[in-house]
Amino acid sequence: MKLLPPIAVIALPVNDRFHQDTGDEEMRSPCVRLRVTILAIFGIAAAGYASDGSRPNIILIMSDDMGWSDIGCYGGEVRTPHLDRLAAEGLRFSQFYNNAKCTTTRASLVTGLYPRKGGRGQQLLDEHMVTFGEVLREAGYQTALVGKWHLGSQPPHRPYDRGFDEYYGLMDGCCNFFNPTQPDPKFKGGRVRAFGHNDQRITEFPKDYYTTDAFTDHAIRTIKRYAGSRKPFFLHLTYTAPHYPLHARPNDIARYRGKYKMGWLTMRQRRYRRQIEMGLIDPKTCALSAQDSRMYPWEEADQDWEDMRMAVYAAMIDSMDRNIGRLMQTLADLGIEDNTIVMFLSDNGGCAEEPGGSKLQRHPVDDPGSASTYMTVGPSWGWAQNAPFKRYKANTHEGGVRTPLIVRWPGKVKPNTITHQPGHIIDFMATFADLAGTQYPQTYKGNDIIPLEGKSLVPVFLGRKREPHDYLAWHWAGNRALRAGDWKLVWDKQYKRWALYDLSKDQSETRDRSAAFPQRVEELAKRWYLWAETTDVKYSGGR
Ligand SMILES: [Ca+2]
Repeated sequence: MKLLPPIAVIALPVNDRFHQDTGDEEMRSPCVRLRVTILAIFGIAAAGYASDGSRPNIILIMSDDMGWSDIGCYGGEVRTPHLDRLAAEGLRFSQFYNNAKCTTTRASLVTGLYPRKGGRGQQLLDEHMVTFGEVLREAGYQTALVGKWHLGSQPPHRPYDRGFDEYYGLMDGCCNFFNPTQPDPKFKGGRVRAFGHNDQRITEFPKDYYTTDAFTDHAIRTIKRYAGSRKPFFLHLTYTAPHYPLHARPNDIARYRGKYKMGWLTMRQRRYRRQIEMGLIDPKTCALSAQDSRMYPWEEADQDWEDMRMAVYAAMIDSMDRNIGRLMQTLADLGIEDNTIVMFLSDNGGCAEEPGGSKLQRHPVDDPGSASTYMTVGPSWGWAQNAPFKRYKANTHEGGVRTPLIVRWPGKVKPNTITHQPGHIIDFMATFADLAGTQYPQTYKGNDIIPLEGKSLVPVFLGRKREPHDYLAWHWAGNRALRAGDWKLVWDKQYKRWALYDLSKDQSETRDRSAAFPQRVEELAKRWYLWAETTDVKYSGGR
């Protein structure tokens, strides 16, 4: 992809298509057609002109291991007034998907492609892929990534090497929130996680450090700097909250301590009722799924301990929400809130892991959520956080792969609306290219680039019907799934067989229809195996 010198195209109102309400799926206004024609004459892909103020700034915020129903506007009891405000002023997706896991989600999110090479490690991002940072930078955007990266900490795999002018954060998967120099406990490998600023490693942190605050501070500084330029900016802010280790400030924890004594089953029921009231789900097509195989009875649990770990988790989300509030206030103070599209999602469902085992984690109960502890929420909360859905992180049932997605875009997105159109994280690349008036490249730095697999979400943002994907597919750690229309085929590695669900009647995957529709199972499975071949997925567990 070549950088276009600032020539005749400068004055063309690239973004006019977003001001028009033609009902045309492609939204090709005469201005856009004219621009494409001019660019074609010059033999260049659309990119690289100076901003005339018409293109929006883009902010994509992502949380880590947060369940589908934790935040208020998705039915949760965690106090999230700032995210709820984004929802009240924007659009919520009820059927948006990630890839069930930190690394595979990030690989898809930044490239617009399904994960390649088995979905592990820095191989996820190679020279035949571009990141949305690279595409937007070529299109004239200032670019920044702040927070967790998890796609490689060595050159040429760092964010700074892959399209982000500014980077600050954790290049690894998770770290101590208060002191990132503290090694993981032995049961997690005992490593110190890689932290960096642009091309430099960071090994020292101030005393009162907390990652969620520090990421927001850096994001705000970057926005202030970028707002002084005529160029639009793109910020990808990726919090590590509420991923384990469960670390939160004592005052934040205190607000939730004792609030989870209702237990996970009651929490799920309350969330489910609120989701129905707010129109996110329809009880006729979405039952509250049955109890999970790893859940244990609340009556037999150490209820005080369980309340404590859920309280720390809630405090982490509460803190993230307040930080998002600070970020939004910065946009308002700078007068750029109206020309900035802000999106929020989670990278995978609530997490049911117990690294080190629940007994090990019970030990440091005197000081919950502090730097010296390494707690997780465990399987029962991790499952209930995804109410009403089945399973959790690393699974391809809806509880693993369905995420909130909130989109606030003043004047374009209708306030307080919900869409039930499915979407997937592979769609962000096409969406951002669309917003920036550029195109996904065929070649980059002399390398052929894998053709884009996602589709722009802009029509959905504008309240229109988007042509759906032919299918969506998933794989992680032996779990597989494929959704075509409303049919979803799921392979749970625990059972090693395909189950079939009709999401038009059964969003929460409670009734396996595979025995009634064996041919459909065969047809969808065939598609999944083809997809696995195309994306080089190494699956195990038979066919
Ligand atoms: Ca994650």
